[in-house]
Amino acid sequence: MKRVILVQRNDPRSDESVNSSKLSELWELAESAGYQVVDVVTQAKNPIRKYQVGRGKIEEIAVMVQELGCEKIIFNNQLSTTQIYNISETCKCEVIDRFQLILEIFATRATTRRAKLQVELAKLKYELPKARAIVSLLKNEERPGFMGLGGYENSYEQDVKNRIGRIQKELVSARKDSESLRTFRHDHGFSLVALAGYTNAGKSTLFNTLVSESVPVENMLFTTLLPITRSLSIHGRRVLFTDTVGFIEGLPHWLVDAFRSTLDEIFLADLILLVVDASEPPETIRQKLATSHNTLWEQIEGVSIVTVLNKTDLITEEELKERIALVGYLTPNPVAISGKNGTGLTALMDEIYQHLPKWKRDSISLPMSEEGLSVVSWLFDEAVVHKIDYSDQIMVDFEARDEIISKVKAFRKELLQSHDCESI
Ligand SMILES: Nc1nc2c(ncn2[C@@H]2O[C@H](COP(=O)(O)OP(=O)(O)OP(=O)(O)O)[C@@H](O)[C@H]2O)c(=O)[nH]1
Ligand SMILES: [Mg+2]
Repeated sequence: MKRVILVQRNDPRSDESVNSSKLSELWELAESAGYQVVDVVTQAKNPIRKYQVGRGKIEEIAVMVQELGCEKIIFNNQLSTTQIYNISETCKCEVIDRFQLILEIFATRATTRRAKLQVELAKLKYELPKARAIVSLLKNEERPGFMGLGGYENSYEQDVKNRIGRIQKELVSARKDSESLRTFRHDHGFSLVALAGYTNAGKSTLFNTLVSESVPVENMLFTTLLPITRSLSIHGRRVLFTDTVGFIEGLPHWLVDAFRSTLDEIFLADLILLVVDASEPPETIRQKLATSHNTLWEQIEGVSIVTVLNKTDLITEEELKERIALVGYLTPNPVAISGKNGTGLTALMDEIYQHLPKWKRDSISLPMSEEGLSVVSWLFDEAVVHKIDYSDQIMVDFEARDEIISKVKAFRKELLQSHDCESI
């Protein structure tokens, strides 16, 4: 395992607890990327632009790198190209920041072509504003090879732009495919429910329990990268559940944009289940909820959100009450569950059912004939049949989308007309 040192310049205006939870998230990210954290350095005062932290700190870190045998330094604060260059020169060690760390995790998890393209796009978007600086640094310092750049040339920036354009084109066509798939699913009477929420909240665990799947679940950030969809019937309604990539605080919008086609699964759903890890301290829950809402806010219009307080098996009744009060101002009726042992799932299903796009109830009589029976079997596929009586005629009491109701009425008319013709 590669040994790393974590560095964070604390925001002096933030609470101690906020700074320490930021640092522990960086630690989790580093472990999720497969690193072994050997030491942690924080500083609140004396930053200088050259290094992000103070000169003395950087010299201290340089000694630690040697003594502890580190291969990488990971900063929680965003670094400029010049800072990365200066720090790596002084410490004689590779330097990355939090965004690059997240990109590394995504890159190791990306197995399909689409995921790889998204990661590549995110990397290029990260590099673009830095491209000019990289080229000029290399020219000044005569140091080819910096940041993985073999040689340098003035066309580097243009080259990055061209590659971005090509990948975006390919992703757009993939997105069109998934949009038509979505329309197809709607036309076939499916409602779409997305499981969204902060990374490691337990989305995949809930997904597995709901639809009896076994997608990977791990106590690690960003286990899920690509969405996966499975169907389930809830009180007769066919619902497609999609498990999605998790949110994390402080992602720049270019990174969110790069994963846009993945996040569309959330933005275009009929209902979003916002999964929250209720076992965490209230302040962490509040922060993570705020991040999730910010990510969703501008993208969803008129889509209902049901907040799901997960991992309640890890807290007491009292603590649960405290959490419900805490999220109350954002969401009136959170549902408390344990995705792991299945408690609260019946209430969750009822809540989902309440939020599905409304279908209408109607009843119809059909001739007792072979054609009539085939319309009935079609209705069983497309609608929820509440009651059916077979006598001289077939009486069906059902619930369905408007299009289905009109279709069944048209079928009935046709059947009666052909029946009249036959009797003449
Ligand atoms: N005790 C308990 N643990 C849970 C519950 N749900 C999930 N976990 C644990 O929480 C960790 C994360 O679960 P995942 O289902 O992978 O979470 P996720 O939201 O899909 O995470 P990412 O895909 O990484 O964003 C795992 O170690 C799960 O076993 C729960 O209801 N109770
Ligand atoms: Mg997951």
